[in-house]
Amino acid sequence: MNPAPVPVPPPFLSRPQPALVPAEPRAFPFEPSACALLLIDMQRDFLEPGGFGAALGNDVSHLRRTIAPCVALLRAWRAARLPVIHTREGHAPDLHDLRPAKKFRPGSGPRIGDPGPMGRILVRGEPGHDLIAELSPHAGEAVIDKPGKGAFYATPLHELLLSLGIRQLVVGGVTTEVCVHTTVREANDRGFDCLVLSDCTGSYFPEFHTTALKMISAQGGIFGWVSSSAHLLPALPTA
Ligand code: C5J
Repeated sequence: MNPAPVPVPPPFLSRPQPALVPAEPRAFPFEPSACALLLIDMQRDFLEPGGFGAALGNDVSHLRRTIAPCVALLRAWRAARLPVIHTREGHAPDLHDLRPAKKFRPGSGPRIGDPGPMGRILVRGEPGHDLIAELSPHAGEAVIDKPGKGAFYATPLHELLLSLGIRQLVVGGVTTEVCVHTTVREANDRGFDCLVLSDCTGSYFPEFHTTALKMISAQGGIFGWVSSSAHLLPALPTA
């Protein structure tokens, strides 16, 4: 038997005139009153030298180029008084929410829960699990702790979006082909339109970033839209 259907965001009753943001594969009909900014996993363990990502041998500079555009976007978003949602990937200290399929990777190197330079890797409450200081949440901004790659799995994100009347997401964060992609694909299945910003997302592997963005906007926007903060910022309302 199929499970009960997931509630979907309601259609606009009276549709305000959307601002058309230049995007691939076509302009994004931006509806600020129904849109949240979703910043995915901008955590020290991924972005800072000495974190989990760096310990795996990755060059964090590929992620750090997203910080300045995310800071500028967040500042403008807050000024427009629109909802902001941050996510953090991580696990409870007893690791009960860390599935073997995620913990045991074939390669060597540090694993989630192991001691690292910034505390236990991707464990809630440890310094490395924190969001980077530049993007610290303000009071009233939601912070979703997620044990998976996608931001909907085992979290209250879907219910939160419905309660805020959200049906569009502007998405930034890391990494493009992992947690951003997993989240955007699932958001699309759940009825949310996603605009992914190329300068506000990043991957340790630049070629994955480029390809992951193409995969979102390909086939008529099979998972959503792709643009940049330079195109979106002029469309933000001023408070
Ligand atoms: C990864 C993420 N790459 N936030 N996490 O393990 O994309």
